[in-house]
Amino acid sequence: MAGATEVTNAALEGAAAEAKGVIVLGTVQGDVHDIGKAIVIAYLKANGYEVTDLGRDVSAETFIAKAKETGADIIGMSALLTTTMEEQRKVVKMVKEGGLPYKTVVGGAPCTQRWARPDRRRRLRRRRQRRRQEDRRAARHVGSRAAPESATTTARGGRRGAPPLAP
Ligand code: B12
Repeated sequence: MAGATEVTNAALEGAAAEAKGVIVLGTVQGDVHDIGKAIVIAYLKANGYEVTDLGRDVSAETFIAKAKETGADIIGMSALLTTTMEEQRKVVKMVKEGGLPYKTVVGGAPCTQRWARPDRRRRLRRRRQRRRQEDRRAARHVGSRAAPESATTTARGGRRGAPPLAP
């Protein structure tokens, strides 16, 4: 793998246009999988990022310390085990609670978009709740005026519980 990475990196060298940011990237504590990380690093470098490879089995504290040391913009974490994914959350929590200026990015086979963006999930849930409330309010309003007893009209114009139309 090390040999292959060397060849890839050499081929990609010089492809970068301009520096886009500084990243520290490693495999989280308890995890030694690093093949995917090496690929990600090669592509980040080729696309103009300055990357410090922290290696594997990296503790949350080390991620933070190295980010400070290198003046990083982004902390990247790779995890291949469902048992080590929690380490990614730990680092994100340390960044948030410490009011640190780093963006965080997670990856590795078990990571889904839901795992990577819990804030987005919460926003979507709140939006759905608001819509349901609006629907209920509108249904009550319409129901009290004209709609037949068994039919209600939703805020977005749909009809719930309406009897089938007569031919
Ligand atoms: C190779 C391998 C190993 C090698 C690792 C060698 C190395 N230097 O990496 C060795 C033999 C050491 C190993 C050990 C173990 N392994 Co293993 N291993 C694999 C295997 C076969 C391939 C992983 C791999 O390299 N994939 C290829 C790369 C390119 O893909 P990738 O890592 O997903 O990376 C891509 C993306 O995820 C993403 N990405 C990755 N990191 C990041 C980071 C960022 C920031 C971003 C944006 C993107 C990103 O980009 C990459 C390129 O597309 C997988 C099975 C599989 N088919 O996936 C099991 C697997 C991951 N291993 C597994 C297990 C259980 C283990 C062991 C616990 C086994 C044991 N009982 O000892 C140990 C764990 C040791 C430890 N503490 O970490 C399980 C995990 C199960 C789970 N759900 O948790 C798997 C899924 C096998 C299985 N089906 O059971 N393993």
